[in-house]
Amino acid sequence: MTGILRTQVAILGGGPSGSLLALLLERAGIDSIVLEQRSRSHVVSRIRAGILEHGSAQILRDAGVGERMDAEGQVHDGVELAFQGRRLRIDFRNLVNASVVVYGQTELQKDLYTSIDARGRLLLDEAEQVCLFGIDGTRPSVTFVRHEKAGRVDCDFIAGCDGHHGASRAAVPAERIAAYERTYPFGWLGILSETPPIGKELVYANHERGLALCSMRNPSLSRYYIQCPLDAELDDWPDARFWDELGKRLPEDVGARLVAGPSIEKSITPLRSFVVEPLRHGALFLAGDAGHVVPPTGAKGLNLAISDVKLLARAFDEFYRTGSRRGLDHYSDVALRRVWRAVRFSWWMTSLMHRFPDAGAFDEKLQIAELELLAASPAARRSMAENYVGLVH
Ligand code: FAS
Ligand code: PHB
Repeated sequence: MTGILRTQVAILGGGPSGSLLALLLERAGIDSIVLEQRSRSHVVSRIRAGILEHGSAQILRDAGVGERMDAEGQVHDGVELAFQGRRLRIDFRNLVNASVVVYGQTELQKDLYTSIDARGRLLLDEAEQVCLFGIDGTRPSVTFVRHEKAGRVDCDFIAGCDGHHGASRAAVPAERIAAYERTYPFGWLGILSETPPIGKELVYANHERGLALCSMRNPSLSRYYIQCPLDAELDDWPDARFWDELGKRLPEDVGARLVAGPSIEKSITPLRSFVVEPLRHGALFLAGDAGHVVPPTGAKGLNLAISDVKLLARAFDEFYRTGSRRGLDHYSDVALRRVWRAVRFSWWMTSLMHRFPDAGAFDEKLQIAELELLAASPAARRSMAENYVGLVH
């Protein structure tokens, strides 16, 4: 479908942010069109997040896409931190009476697309060469090319849900947007394997060789990560080397439970903290990774995207129901307050659990002192639990 289309909200990006926004808007009787540059199968195939905050899970239920998550997702009441031969469980249930849901972004994306089709939302994938026009006026539009045919979407508003490398943030003049960035001197090498996880909960390990993280997707699908140098190449990491290195970084009893097997996915992700301000530019509203990126250590990326689009959908609903622009005018400030709390927590957990190449003896002592504080102080554990399970949406 190309030619000239008309809608209320044009959504750029058909990842979690854009797909969920389309469904939340439909719930409010607001029309949208989603333009996704890749194929649906490519978007679904990307292995990314695995942890949903309890607030995110509720938003998905309210959007009508929580059924399979509740049936197949795993509720986790805590995580373990391992350091210097010790194990420390952060007990979410007893500390903050909350939990998280382990449910892969891949599965969530499948559910979002199923719901988009079932509810007749228009999502055009393989929509390339997306360009934005008139974001400072009252008649914005987006042009695109799909299967060699040109198209245009005339709309009232544009939601930039097209991720860190999308077109929407790039459409804002540099002098009108402030970027705040911290890049970390390492990345994460992650694998997915059809093997049983090492236990019932996640284990983050702080080891002198670097961080290791044992996660999962379901009782027969495991997700593991190890901290790796920024210049690491996948070709230098055959499965055998990965399993050997992971085992070296885990406590002995955890390593003893490790079941190795062929990787069905392997990727390297550089770690960065990145935020742009403001998130609103005239008729253009940035949400999710288009506006901010956090290191995966705190499992916040996907959850921030979900909370952004919940807030944005509420603002559009208020506008179309009452004519009030109050929610739209406050979207950026309200979203950024939560973004920066998540950026802080992700930075804190990244600083706590990784070995920094340029760290001196003092830095390493400080890191262990922070871990010892968590071990000694219920208040410190409560603060970590509060941030990990998610701030109130
Ligand atoms: P996304 O990047 O997911 O989606 C944006 C969509 O826009 C993409 O489908 C893209 O194809 C499309 N697009 C881009 N440019 C376009 C254009 N010009 N026109 C139209 N469409 C365009 N988070 C966690 O919580 N835990 C993790 O372990 C974790 N691991 C990650 C690993 C990697 C490699 C990456 C990149 C991210 C990871 N994240 C993780 C964060 C991730 O889950 C994001 O927070 C989440 O995907 C954000 O969703 P979106 O905002 O929809 O952005
Ligand atoms: C994952 O399961 O992919 C995962 C879990 C926790 C994190 C990051 C990634 O902090």
